Amino acid sequence: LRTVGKSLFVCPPHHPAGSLELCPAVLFFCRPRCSGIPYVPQPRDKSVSARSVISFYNQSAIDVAAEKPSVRLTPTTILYAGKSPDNSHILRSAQYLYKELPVRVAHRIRDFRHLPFIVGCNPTILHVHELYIRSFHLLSEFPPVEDFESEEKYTKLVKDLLDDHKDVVTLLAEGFRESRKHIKEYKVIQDFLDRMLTSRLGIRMLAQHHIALHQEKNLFHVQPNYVGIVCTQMSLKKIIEKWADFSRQVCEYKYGFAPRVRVLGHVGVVFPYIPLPLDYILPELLKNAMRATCEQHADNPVNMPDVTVTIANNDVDFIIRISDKGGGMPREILEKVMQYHFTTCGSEMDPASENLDGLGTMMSAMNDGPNGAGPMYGFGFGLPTSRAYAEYLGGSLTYNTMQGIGTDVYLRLRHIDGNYESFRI
Ligand code: ADP
Ligand code: K
Ligand code: MG
Repeated sequence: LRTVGKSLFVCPPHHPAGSLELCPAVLFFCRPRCSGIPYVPQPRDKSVSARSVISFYNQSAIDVAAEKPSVRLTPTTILYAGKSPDNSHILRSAQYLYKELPVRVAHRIRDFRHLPFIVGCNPTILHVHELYIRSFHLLSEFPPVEDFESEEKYTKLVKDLLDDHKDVVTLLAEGFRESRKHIKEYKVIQDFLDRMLTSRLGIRMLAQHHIALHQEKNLFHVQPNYVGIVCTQMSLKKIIEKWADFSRQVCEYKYGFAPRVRVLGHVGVVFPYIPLPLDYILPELLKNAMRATCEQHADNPVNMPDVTVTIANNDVDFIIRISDKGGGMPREILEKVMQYHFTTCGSEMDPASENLDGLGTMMSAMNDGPNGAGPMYGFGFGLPTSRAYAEYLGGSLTYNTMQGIGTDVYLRLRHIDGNYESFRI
């Protein structure tokens, strides 16, 4: 029994799975008894199994898994879990994922179900929702991982799922852009996206960690200074420079020129950390700084001021300050820049038409890290996503802006081997 708008829909108690036409609450999950599937979008991409979601839709399995708590690990746990010569650590890692992934995916499905009706009905959002249901079943119906043979197959499944989900950020950005105008309370969207994106980051870190451990079995794949996804000797300066080069290329492509980037402060520091989240955050912040600089100094690009990145390291955390002389943020937008979809590119609801053909690329950079030159801006996801990631990692993202001069953005992150308890993935 659900109230949708003004009408009351009653779902038959023994509603058979898949009888979309019979269900009066079309497009709605009628819980708890209804097993009718609300929506059957066609898989967009060939790598997703063509088998219809109806055939393996099972409401109660998801409900049960969604009630379980997630078991979050500290990076030190995954770092020092111990590499054993007989590779039993790889088996243990797969067994952990085997238990953990269905629970995390079920939590996300529960979140989709709790979205306001009008948003949940959006075809793009439904498509992602269905992707999660499909993944849940693939993961939970997989036979237990007991030996290296099943571990091999399981790892293959995890890899495929990572690939199936690679466009999720783009799809969610699209789906909410279309449907958010119907929602008065922005907070609903913010909370959903914060949880969705950080949980996705966590799942991807765990999955990629396992895949990397799995590949380390093969000596050709051993990366020096890496245990799975943990870089045991990460140089902050190097990773900043890598993303500065990337962002400068994107910037040059867009404006024909790009400011230089200077890295100052504790440039010599090296410590264990997980580069992956920095691969998402740094290019977003650097592109913002470069865009502001280019637009502010368009009439004299030759004498454009540098973007300055300052590193500060201590035994609890490390701070990266990105300073630009891009004129700062106008007072009217200060409150909004951290909102998903807010951008000063054309209209808020319509990310730069000039950027449209590059959308996929920009989002794949956000989805997957390095991916060639994508557009500079236009989705309004850079700041809010970076802040959500930073907070998930026990840190923060803040900014100070001097209207007329420029902006300082502070990214603060916790060490994984610091004096205080670190974050959990
Ligand atoms: P996008 O870059 O796609 O517009 P972001 O979330 O990265 O989305 O940024 C939102 C808005 O915040 C930008 O459109 C811009 O107006 C403003 N902004 C972000 N960083 C800066 C900066 N360093 N200087 C001036 N304005 C900025
Ligand atoms: K924004
Ligand atoms: Mg941006």
